[in-house]
Amino acid sequence: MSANHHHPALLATDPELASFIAAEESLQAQTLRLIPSENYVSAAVLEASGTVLQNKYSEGYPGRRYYEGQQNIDRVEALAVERAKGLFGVDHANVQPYSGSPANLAVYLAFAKPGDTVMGMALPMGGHLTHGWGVSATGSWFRGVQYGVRADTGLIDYDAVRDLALAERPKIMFCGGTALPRTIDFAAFASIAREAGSVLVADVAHIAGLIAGGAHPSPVDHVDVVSTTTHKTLRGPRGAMLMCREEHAKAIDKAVFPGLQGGPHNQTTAGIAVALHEAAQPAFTTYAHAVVANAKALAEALLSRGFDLVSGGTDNHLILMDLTSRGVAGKVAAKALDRAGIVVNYNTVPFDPRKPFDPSGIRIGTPSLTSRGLAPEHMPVVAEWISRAVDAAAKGDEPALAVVRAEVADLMAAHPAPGLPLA
Ligand code: DSN
Repeated sequence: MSANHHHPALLATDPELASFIAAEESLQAQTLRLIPSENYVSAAVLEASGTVLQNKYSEGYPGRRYYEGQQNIDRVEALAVERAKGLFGVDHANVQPYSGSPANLAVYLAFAKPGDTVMGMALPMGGHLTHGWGVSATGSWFRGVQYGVRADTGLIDYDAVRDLALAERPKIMFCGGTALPRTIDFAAFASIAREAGSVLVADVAHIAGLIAGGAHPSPVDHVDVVSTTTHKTLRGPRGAMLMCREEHAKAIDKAVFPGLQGGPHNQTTAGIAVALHEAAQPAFTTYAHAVVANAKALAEALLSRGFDLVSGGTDNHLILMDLTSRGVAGKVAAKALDRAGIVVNYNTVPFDPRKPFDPSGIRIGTPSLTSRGLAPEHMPVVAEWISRAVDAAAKGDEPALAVVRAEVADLMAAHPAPGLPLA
């Protein structure tokens, strides 16, 4: 049966667009998705995200709106807020940021003025654009100073972070990032931020689900603000949340609305509420630990095949592979892997001699495959496929990629993904 049958109104109204969505459903079903910031939301999250809540404007906050007719919307948002507070153990949660970048921008608006010094991890070291990197508004409207990892270990150098923080006294300091395979020491960052007089923000977008499931330490007792997207390991719709202690609640809320955004996306808020409910169940704790167990097993299997992993392995959901020693660039490998049905992204590695658009590494992770029920015993074959595809990329061996693609599709067929129509 065609996946189109699952969207009958769309198929009738706009068959062209419906065919694109059906094709994407097939692609997501048949491929091994290893991008560590992606996942599969549940059917319940998908349903909540595609409702008449879409039709409503709700500028303001529950009980304090600028539009009438909020009887139900207020309940939806209040439920999402309560669930976020309960799950993460925070005083205050704002569930309105449209995504991670606007959430972080709201933090700047709340605590800094243009030109102030801000500090974060450099993007090529594993940070994020919005942590003060030059090409981002946060690095041009603010004076970004950046820390990195040690060349010998691939680990954050907390002594260097402290030296930089005490020399620069940043108004805001970010910890967290997008390519960090190791546990973040929030207590160490907190002690540095206290000494430097900085507002400390933990951007836990990548690891929010691991924190919720108890598979990574929580920053909540250490930092001023927690920023997260909702669609990565947390397995919700595309959106974001800002969480903080009561003392910062007003500043955060004012920065999100009316400081930065207009009406919240209520359909997304509903999806977030469902995802938070799911993340509070015992099964999600099992999921979060399984994500890490799979990543560790995959790292071991890759190391045994001779791959170089930044920091030598992983503590979380993410693995950063430096392909230099395999004689193939990250982008060439990523594109070959894509043809082999394995979806990754090319990525800089720390101290990368190559350019960001053509870097030395690829970034992979286990949130999506774990959502499909893959377990550590499957990771040796995943590593074998990656190895065969990378070698095929180096040799330009297209038939070898097609063979891997067929093997991947077989395993994926045996492990249907949540939220996707069965083929
Ligand atoms: N784009 C996200 C990621 O892939 O990590 C970060 O913003």
